[in-house]
Amino acid sequence: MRGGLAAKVAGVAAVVAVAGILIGFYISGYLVGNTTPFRPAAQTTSGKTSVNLVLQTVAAVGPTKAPHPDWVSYLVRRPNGQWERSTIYTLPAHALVHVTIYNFDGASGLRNPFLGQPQGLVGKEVVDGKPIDAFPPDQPSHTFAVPEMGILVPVAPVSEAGEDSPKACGYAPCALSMAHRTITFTFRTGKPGRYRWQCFVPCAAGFEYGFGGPMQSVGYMDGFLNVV
Ligand SMILES: [Cu+2]
Repeated sequence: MRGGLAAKVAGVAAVVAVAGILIGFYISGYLVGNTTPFRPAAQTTSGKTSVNLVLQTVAAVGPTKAPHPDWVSYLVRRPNGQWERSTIYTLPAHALVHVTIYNFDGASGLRNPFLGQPQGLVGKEVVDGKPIDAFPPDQPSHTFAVPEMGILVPVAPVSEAGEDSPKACGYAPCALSMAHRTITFTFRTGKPGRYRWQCFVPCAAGFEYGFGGPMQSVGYMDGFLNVV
């Protein structure tokens, strides 16, 4: 009899443990996106190392990039031209990183106008070929910010006319024939480390104050730079 009870207790404990593990997987799957780091190829010319990182920002990541088709997101372009929803980038230390962001999303606006000013870059942020010193606070769609490196890049929005046109991109990946802005900038990585980067614009439509869901989930509006 006692043996039977012990077996029952052990059985219940095992079921609870398995359920707990499954709930853990469910929550981490919800909060964390693709965590496979993307490593752009490095070039070294006359002792200087550089990499190119090509990103796109989209209003809705789409059903092929489940589990949250309507979430706003960053994607990275792989060498084969395919766009992947990955926000963890492995970069060489003490290197120049040339970034291109194709933004297909409209304006959201900043909570703090200070964040409209590009910072921490080598040279200027360039939008559609023009250098930019500061953005009006109602403009940026997103930011690419690495607080520990002092880097802040506001991302220029698609105009309202562009958003209302047939060229507006619905779901990612968005083709360059769709309405977009082109943002380019360069920053220098320092010593090796793991640096968090994130968007500071409350761009998560449908979430409390625009800061929930994709804004607090690695793989959408947040990620890491693994500097090695
Ligand atoms: Cu954002």
